[in-house]
Amino acid sequence: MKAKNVLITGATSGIGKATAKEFAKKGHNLIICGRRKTKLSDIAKKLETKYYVEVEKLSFDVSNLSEVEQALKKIKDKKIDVLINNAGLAKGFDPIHSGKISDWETMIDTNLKGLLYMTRNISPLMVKAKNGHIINVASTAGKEVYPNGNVYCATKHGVDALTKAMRIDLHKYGIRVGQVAPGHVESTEFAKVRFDGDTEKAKIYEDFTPTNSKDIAKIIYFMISQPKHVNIQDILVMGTQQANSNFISRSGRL
Ligand code: NDP
Ligand code: 8X3
Repeated sequence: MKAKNVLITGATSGIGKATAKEFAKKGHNLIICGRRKTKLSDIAKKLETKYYVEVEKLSFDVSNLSEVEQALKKIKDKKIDVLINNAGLAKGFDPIHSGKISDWETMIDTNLKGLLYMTRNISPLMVKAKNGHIINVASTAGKEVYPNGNVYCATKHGVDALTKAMRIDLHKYGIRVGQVAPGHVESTEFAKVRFDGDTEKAKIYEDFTPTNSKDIAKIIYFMISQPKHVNIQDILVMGTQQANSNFISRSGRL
């Protein structure tokens, strides 16, 4: 595959960081995004030194439209071939009658509005170029629901709908839109963020082996590396010990 310019949101940790590494390894240039500047700098330095690719860093909050617009102005002369809408989070794990409204707003603003702000700003350039590939990082939580998952599941069901809707609107311009929908993924900060830094509660992978961020990065690379006439629309992936959101064989790690 010819070297591409790949923009990844949420590249400071977990799936986004692993995806940045996977693309750098294969010689692609990156625009890595996230709020944490130091992490972006450390990652950029490592990837540039090890893989000799160009890595641009953009530090902004995806849920803040003016920050998104300001950040993207800095790369207005760059052609973006691939947009990976990965930034997202679960916040809280409470039933609907006692969930924190501020957590709900954070999830809706990040997982839905953030993805929309990025797409609205980048897709017109892809339409003009009649070329581009967008991957949304969805979730099993966008396919089914589970106790206390309420608003997070609603946002990921929204991502699932948006992936389909974006594809309908963009396929006529030669733009591919697809999504990966993973179950539990370790080597991420996902559980730590969901449980607000409570490391005990965040120990949710000790009695089974889920997929890890590198597994998902390889799947995203596989989706992007198909020939131009092939668009992988949706990949639902879980660890072998996970049947769905509610059935996990917690029988020990593999
Ligand atoms: P991490 O917490 O490790 O990574 C989340 C990334 O999103 C970080 O780089 C973070 O960067 C970024 N981010 C969060 N909020 C914002 C914001 N407001 N503005 C900009 N960047 C933001 O978790 P994962 O790697 O697991 O999560 C990546 C995606 O994968 C999410 O969409 C998540 O919903 C999805 N997912 C995760 C699964 C899992 O089990 N881990 C399973 C299925 C889907 P920073 O803090 O520097 O801004
Ligand atoms: C993350 C997986 O099961 O915590 O999207 O919703 S789950």
